Amino acid sequence: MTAPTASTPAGDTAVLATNAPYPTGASLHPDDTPVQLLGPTGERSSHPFYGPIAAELDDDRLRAMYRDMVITRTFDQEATRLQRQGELGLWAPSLGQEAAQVGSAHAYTADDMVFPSYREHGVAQVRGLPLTDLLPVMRGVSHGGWDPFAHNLAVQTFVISAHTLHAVGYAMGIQRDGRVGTGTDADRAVAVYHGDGSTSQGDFNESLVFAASNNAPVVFICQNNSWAISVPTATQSRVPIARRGPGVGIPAVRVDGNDVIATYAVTAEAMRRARAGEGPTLIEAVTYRMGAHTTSDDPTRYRTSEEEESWRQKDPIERLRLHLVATGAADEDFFQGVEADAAEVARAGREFCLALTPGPVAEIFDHVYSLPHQQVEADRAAMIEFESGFADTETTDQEAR
Ligand SMILES: Cc1ncc(C[n+]2csc(CCOP(=O)(O)OP(=O)(O)O)c2C)c(N)n1
Repeated sequence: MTAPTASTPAGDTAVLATNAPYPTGASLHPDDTPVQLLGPTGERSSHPFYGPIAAELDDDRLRAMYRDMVITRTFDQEATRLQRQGELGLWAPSLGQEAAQVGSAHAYTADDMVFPSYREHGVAQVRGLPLTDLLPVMRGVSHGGWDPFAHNLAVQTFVISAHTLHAVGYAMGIQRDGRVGTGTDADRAVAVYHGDGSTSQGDFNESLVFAASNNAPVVFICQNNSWAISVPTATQSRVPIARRGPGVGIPAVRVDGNDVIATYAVTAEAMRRARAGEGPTLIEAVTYRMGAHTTSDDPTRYRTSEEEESWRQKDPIERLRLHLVATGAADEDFFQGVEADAAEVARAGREFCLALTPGPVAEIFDHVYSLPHQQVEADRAAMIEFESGFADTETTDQEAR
């Protein structure tokens, strides 16, 4: 048994002193040590099992991962500014979680189906979704979403953990369609992202049991970002979250979620297992939410600046940058080019956002049911009539903003 210490890179002890660590009887087993292949100063380390998988990543791929992480962060910061300037209603920053998202998403094939929650901007970037597609719902001009099959990326889910059930159901579907375990390129799998807090939801636990019982081709990717709004991970779970998997018969692995290479390797193996019909895996990517929970949150009320600073030292982007420099895989021209591309994505995102205008209010009735419904139509008519009472009012929604 290895007792958790302040330096454990697991994040589960990186909470305020008022939050008790795991009880002694449940202290970290050596297997709970997160897999790490890239240290905070960019040095590579070996691993008997995951090392060879990570060796699949050539310099081109590492540069692509770096680019995806920088674009994600730059866009995320621009969206946060847009909210502060009153142009978005809300934004959930992904700051600090870029490696957990980009590393895992690089392990998917185009045919794999991915279910995000609401913070996976890095996953959207890797799947090829235009990041601007994330903006309309946050500006309040759309009910959210995009065509889930355009990039095999489901729409965002804000109801904590509801989509873990959708993901398991989808995985059971492709299993029944014979798209799993054929040993051909037709094999596919499902990945679903959720937070540490979401593991306290009944939906998550039901999802685990269903996935295990059905040997469903699904990979649960828990981004343990240390906090569920103001609730620390140690309060959500008295044992490392990864241990929930073996409890229901699902193999689990903890990975350093700020290490893009290790996150790729553990996800690649879990997806391979799922596609091959070997069943589900639970991945706990130990990372840190460096920003606020959403733009409605003030993290200074529940965590210390020392804690935030300790995680800044483990910045996932800087760590890959140091590695690329040390190995000569990237030079100053490359880094400047990435900065310029990211700045352009952010500029175009802002322009796109400012041009978004709301549709008619009665649109909210469009997607209640797939077929017309008498009650919904009556409500729509009543709303239209109510709205018409303001026809001579000059101020539009947009101007009032
Ligand atoms: C079913 C449900 N309950 C409560 C909420 C309110 N809520 C929104 S985010 C959140 C915390 C989620 O924390 P975690 O799962 O760790 O994900 P993170 O936001 O840290 O990525 C809560 C409780 C919700 N959206 N859905």
